[in-house]
Amino acid sequence: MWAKGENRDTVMLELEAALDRDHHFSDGHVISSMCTKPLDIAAEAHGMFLESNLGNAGLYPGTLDLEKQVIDAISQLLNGPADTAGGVVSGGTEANITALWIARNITGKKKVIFPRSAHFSFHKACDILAMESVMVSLTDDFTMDLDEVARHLDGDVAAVVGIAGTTELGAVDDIRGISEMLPENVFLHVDAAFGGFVLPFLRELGHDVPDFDLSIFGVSSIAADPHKMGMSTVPSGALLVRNREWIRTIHKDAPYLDMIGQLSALSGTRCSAAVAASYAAMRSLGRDGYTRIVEDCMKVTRHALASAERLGLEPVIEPIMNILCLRVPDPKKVQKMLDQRGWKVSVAQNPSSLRLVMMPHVTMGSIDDLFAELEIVLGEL
Ligand code: 0PR
Repeated sequence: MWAKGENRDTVMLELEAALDRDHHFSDGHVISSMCTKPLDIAAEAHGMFLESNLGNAGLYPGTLDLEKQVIDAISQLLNGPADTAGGVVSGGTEANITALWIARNITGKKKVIFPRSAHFSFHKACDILAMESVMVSLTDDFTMDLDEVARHLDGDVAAVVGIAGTTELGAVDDIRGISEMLPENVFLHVDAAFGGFVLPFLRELGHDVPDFDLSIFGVSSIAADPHKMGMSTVPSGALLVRNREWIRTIHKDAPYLDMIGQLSALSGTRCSAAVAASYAAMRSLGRDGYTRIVEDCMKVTRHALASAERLGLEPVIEPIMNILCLRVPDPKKVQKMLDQRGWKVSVAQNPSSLRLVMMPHVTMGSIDDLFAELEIVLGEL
């Protein structure tokens, strides 16, 4: 710790210098992130609720009510039945850990089956919860191989996880197919951390979107992150469970706290400013606002695909969402060379390819500039 405090101007200069070194969505050069610039009203709401802490919900009945409305709105979006319950958490990782925690406690079993395409948060979850992970291969369309799932289903299985919008490719597992093959006592968690705020709006736009959410009776829980395509501030994820009774299985008493209505959650103190931000984003955009945002992202994605094809590059799969993976020679080297030119793109592992995520801050213009650079880079390889 510094021995003496410093004056405001000095501190602010130091902060500005740090901020200057960061990348910013508004530069249009970040094509690798699954987060984006939050809506102005979400940022403003975040600033208004800095004191709020739903870890001690009794002090914040107003914020608690906002959380309930956020969860109800996401539940409506994802076709939750009347008894659906849940909470705003710090993101997809906490939602996925919590889902498996509930699954383990309800079933008393330890085996979790998930596809190779699953986010690494499931490995964290299995590690923390002392659960056994069983990774299943993918079929040609990069979704979980259901025949292989069937081979692993035995009396020790607590949960099967399906992904609605994989991190690398945006692929959607056959959630209905999974649900139909599961015995009644196996928990089915859907990770729609990214897809939860994309797929329902693609459907509104007339895309052929398979059922993936709580409309399927066998789906026990679902994660959907307001801080990704929900246009809210970090940190905000959401976990919904079909039956509010299940949440009691992770409840711990803290008699000294004013616990009225507190969510049983992994976190104690919670960044509840993000709850207000999520409310502000969802309330101000509504379904039609999100539909327009997703429509724009898909236009930019198609533009990126056309630009790639002009360079003779093939997509790994036709983009389902606003994620495009391109087969390029030596993706890691291409990524590094683009990085040296100030562009942030990512590399998918399975299969190895250059990965672009067309979030709302990515414009047609940034795609044109990126592909002009990519053409030069590929020429220099
Ligand atoms: N599930 C899926 C399908 C995800 O894609 C992610 C994160 C998670 C769960 C975990 O969510 P949290 O990171 O909110 O806990 N996917 C991206 C990733 O880890 C997130 C990301 C965000 C990456 C911003 C880059 C970035 O700049 O790769």
